[in-house]
Amino acid sequence: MNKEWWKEAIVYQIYPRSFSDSNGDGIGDIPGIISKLDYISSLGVNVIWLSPVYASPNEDNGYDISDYYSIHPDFGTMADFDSLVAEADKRGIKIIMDLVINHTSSEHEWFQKSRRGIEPYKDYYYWSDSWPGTPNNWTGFFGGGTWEYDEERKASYLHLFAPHQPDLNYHNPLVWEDIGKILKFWLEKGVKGFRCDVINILYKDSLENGKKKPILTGSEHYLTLDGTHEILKKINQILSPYDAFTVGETVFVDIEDAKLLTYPERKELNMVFSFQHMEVDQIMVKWFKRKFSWKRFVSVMDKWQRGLAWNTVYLENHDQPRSVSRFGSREYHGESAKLLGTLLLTLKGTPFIFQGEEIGMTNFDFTSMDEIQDVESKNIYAILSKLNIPKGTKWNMIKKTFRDNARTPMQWNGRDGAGFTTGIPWLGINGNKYEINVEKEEGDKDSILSYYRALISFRKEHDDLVYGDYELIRNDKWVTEYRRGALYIVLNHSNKEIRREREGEILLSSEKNRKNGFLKPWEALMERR
Ligand code: ISL
Ligand code: CA
Repeated sequence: MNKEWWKEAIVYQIYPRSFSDSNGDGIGDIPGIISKLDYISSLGVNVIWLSPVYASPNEDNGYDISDYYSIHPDFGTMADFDSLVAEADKRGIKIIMDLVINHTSSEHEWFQKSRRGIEPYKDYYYWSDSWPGTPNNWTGFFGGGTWEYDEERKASYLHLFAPHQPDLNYHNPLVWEDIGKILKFWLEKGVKGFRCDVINILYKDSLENGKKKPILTGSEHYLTLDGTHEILKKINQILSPYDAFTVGETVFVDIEDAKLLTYPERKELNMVFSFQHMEVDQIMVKWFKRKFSWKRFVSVMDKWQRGLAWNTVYLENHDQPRSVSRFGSREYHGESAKLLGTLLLTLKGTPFIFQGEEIGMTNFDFTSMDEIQDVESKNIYAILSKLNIPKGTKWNMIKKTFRDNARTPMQWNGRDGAGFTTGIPWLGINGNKYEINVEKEEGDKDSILSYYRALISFRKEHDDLVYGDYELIRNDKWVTEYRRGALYIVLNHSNKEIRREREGEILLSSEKNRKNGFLKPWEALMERR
């Protein structure tokens, strides 16, 4: 396999609003991130992916950009950003940005001019007065319709996400030219790549009605089409002189799509985030939960491990509930968090750790909708209310799935504000900050945090965990076993102690009091046979 720096990288995702607040306004910011670079570096990671820090009205927390060339004042200044890049570089850490180019904010200058019919922006978006067959019957990612009427233009525009996130029209070559300039601007600042938001839906081939479906009616007109592949090739060309990399957030892709998106000879993306392993506890849409099964979970990941030359490996991000609450055990919180960390850092692909995952942060313990900020949860709650779904059911559907689960402030210590802020945090802090926090885990050599550090340095010493081949050996309700090169990884994801028939040379175990010939509940180990 070809060696590449981004295959050897371990990425740490920061959700800036919730990471570290330097000035007490309750919102995390760039100086806050800079103050934590030594911590990040102590984990052993070498890339930071920053969720959006651009100017934005924050209807979708920065995924609605109003100016791609400036930093949101809540987060600091461009000078702060430049010093983040420089300070990270001193520690051997590269910064990658979030690239949100399927849509802009409706407050973006392009949209403001577009709605007034001002050239050259008139056709930067999909307007019903310039596209036949519109508005159509498409349904959106946050539930509900995808067309919003605009008084100013006296026409409707397409938005696959919230109404204040109008989709850009990639049939217009000027749009691409502007996007290309944005990429260069950030690359020149020393950014080493992009996480490309919903990148496989950029190009819409027509705006005809879609086939009626329970979710995303119309998606056959935009999911992973040739027009998108063409744009990705252009993005790739811009990046190639910079030794930067791209990871696409790609919705509803299968392995065949992912191959087309990532195979090196096609020169598109370097890797993609697929969602199939995140869907194993869902029935069709994420709000309908089914029982989680490790066997099904591992089968899905195994299919991707075998199917694709290079994967991403992730169990969390800012859109997903916390992995320990979802796939782990309440009884064995620490043990299961360590086991999940082992899975994350030993499968074949670039691992992405989401802030707080390394200390075992859990889902938000909120008790009412008033404590929720996320636009998606609010929309869905309103839709469920219209459908007369009983309160308890509605509550459960939202609670297990809503995105704020991952967005509560980072728990640095157990004091007021959790070391995140000296002010009032923008989103509630989890009540378990006393037990789960960085300060406490720093002082404990058996903590989840200490184990993550051990795991990461182990990975750095064992090339097999990066470039070694992969083979699944056992996948049942209790135990998963796989091989990476000459290393065997064994995970007991059950509350039972399990006897082993034979045991190799144990190189690393998550269990401080391990028992020879047995796997303790939720024990994870690596061995040579
Ligand atoms: O969040 C989801 C499931 O809960 C997805 O449907 C999500 O909306 C989809 O993966 C796209 O996500 C990305 O683009 C959105 C933004 O809200 C998300 O935060 C971002 O990760 C729109 O830009
Ligand atoms: Ca702040």
